[in-house]
Amino acid sequence: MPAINYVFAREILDSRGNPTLEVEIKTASGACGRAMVPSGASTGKHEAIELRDGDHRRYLGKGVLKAVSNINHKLGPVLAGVDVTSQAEIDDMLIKLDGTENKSCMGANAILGISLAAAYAGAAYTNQPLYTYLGNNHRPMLPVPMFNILNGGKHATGSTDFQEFMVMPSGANSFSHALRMGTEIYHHLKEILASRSLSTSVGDEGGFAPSLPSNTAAIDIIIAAIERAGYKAGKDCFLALDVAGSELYSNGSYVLEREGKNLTSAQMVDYYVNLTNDYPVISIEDGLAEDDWQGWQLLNSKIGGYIQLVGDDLYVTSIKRLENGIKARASNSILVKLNQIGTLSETIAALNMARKAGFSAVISHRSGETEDTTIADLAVAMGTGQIKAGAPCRSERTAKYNRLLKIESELGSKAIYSGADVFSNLRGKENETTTRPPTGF
Ligand code: 2PG
Ligand code: MG
Repeated sequence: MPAINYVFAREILDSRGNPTLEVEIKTASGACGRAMVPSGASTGKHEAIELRDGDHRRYLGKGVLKAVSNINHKLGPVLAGVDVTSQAEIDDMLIKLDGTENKSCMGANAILGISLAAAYAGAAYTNQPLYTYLGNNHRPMLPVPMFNILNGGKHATGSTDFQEFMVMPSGANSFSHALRMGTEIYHHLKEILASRSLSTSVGDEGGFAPSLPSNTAAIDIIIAAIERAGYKAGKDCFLALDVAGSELYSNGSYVLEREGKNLTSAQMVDYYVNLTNDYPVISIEDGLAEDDWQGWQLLNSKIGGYIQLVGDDLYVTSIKRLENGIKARASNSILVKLNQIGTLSETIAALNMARKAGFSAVISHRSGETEDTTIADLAVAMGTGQIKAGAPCRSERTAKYNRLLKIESELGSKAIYSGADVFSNLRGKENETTTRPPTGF
């Protein structure tokens, strides 16, 4: 049995220069796994708790030495002797040792670091790449990337109200082709911005962060970049948005500062109905705030038949919240972030629940990232068909895309690119009223 005999955590830095964790696990037989933990900025209030030291003399309070110590002195020793390939058992032990609903005792960052390092060690012990180890008989599938090429909101102060403007090259014939398309569009966007004397410096996720008067101005510029790159918006490539609606919500209304608008939930829904009529936007993430269930239901009833509506802060990768959303018909898709929930097993449970309900699922990075590439393997293993990993720029973002290139070449002729099939749970506008159930990923 590959028994765990070494668990060690250290404090490292993430892409924003904030401390985070790296965890290493070894077995008696010498198999070794290592993982790093990401960190969000527009964090949902229902997320599992990221434990930070709060000692303002160190890293302005953002140190993670308490989480490191929890791993090295509390969690690690209890795992000694446990079979590293028993992922569910390990995750269950971690959840019980923490003992809280939101992992605030040990820290979801501490728990996730161990959970992922164990998976890597298990893969190493069984001599498999992580995507095969986690695959559990799923057909491996290369995802359509959501390239976040224009950053706003909390990720780029002074830019747009909406947080992320993404392009999805679903019309590509392979992942590497999609990467090339997204990257060419990115560089054309840079040239267009420069030619209009707009800033070409980048935000937290590698996308440009120009100061623009409205969200539609950002969309117009991106469409120009798609065309200048020689592609057709709405055919080769669609637009996806992450509004990060919780960040815009204040005292019962949605404040679009740049546009001087203060909208009710119903007006915000109308805004999206018009936007998706006017532009080739196929996916809207967090269009509404994390507890505005009625707004979500209204939006889903109006455009959920033909637009992917992705719950991020709404579901926080939790099966409890997802179950509510499925029952309430609040959306048709879930964003999946490992550190929102804190263990690999709970993340996979959320993915399985989404699949069963006919939801699509997008595996996602955080705005604070590292060179860790687990999400690339997870997306391929679970066959979700979609990944959100930022712009094709900045090493912590390109690390994920480069990992997918590697997986693509490893799979060779077995490498399936999800492509346009990824929207198969959308019935299309003309069939909006059909009763055909969505098919899931
Ligand atoms: C999001 C994420 C990632 P953050 O809102 O989807 O893009 O941002 O990690 O800051 O929550
Ligand atoms: Mg989001």
